[in-house]
Amino acid sequence: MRRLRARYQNGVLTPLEALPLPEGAEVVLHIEASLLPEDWREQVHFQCRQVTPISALFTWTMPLQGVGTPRVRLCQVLTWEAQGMHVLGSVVPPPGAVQVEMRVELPTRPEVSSQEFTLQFVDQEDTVQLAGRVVVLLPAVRVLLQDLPGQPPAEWNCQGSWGRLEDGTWTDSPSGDYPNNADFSLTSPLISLGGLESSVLTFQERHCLEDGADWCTLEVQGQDGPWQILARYTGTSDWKAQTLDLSDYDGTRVRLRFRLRSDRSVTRDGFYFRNLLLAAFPVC
Ligand SMILES: [Ca+2]
Repeated sequence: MRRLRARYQNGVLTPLEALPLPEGAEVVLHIEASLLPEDWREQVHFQCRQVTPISALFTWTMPLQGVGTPRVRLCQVLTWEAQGMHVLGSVVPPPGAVQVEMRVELPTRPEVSSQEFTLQFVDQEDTVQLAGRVVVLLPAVRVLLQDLPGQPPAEWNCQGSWGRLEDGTWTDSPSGDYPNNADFSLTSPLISLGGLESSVLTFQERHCLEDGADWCTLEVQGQDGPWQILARYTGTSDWKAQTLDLSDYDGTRVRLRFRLRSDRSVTRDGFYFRNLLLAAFPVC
């Protein structure tokens, strides 16, 4: 992306160069201001892009100098009347930053809907200031598979000792370490991705597996073909968010499975996942 340079003086923003822009081009204005305007909070440029079924990249451009080093929070406005806010993400911009960029997860929605977002500045005294509101038209999302805490589990086919804990977390061995020579699978029902695009799978996982010897794999089977490995886990890792692009399978039917395999010695606690969601956009 090219940067458009501009000067802010006496309340007037003057472009320093002209760019030939195609119809409908998106522009992010980077404000290079040495003197902050009184109403600088209105000098905010907003962009929402790279919208996927589960997330979007929000970019806010504004003069941040002179306001300390605030923490910046992106919130979804739940109801205009009640002023209810759902915090989606939070960052501390580096000194002198004029742009705040945040990729955040978005709630799924069954139809095209306009949703309102706001940016909040939170200073050292935890005082919150609003930096502006914006309404974004977001596309509909179809949820194909979900397994979320507090909701009934998806209809997995369990082989081996896979089980779901009370907090909604799945694990291969709920009662302790997995055994030697394990081959435990947790397989989803057949899922149709017909008439859909941008299919994406997201979940959180942590694992403790004998490094390089015991593995948990996440696999996909398309149209009764062979199982393909999407992700492989070994060794030890704390909770991490995973996002996997399944758009190669748009328009087809798939199954997903988690498969834990161990060798003949040394066992560990195993593999855990939660908050699983497979979602896609309906093709217009
Ligand atoms: Ca082992």
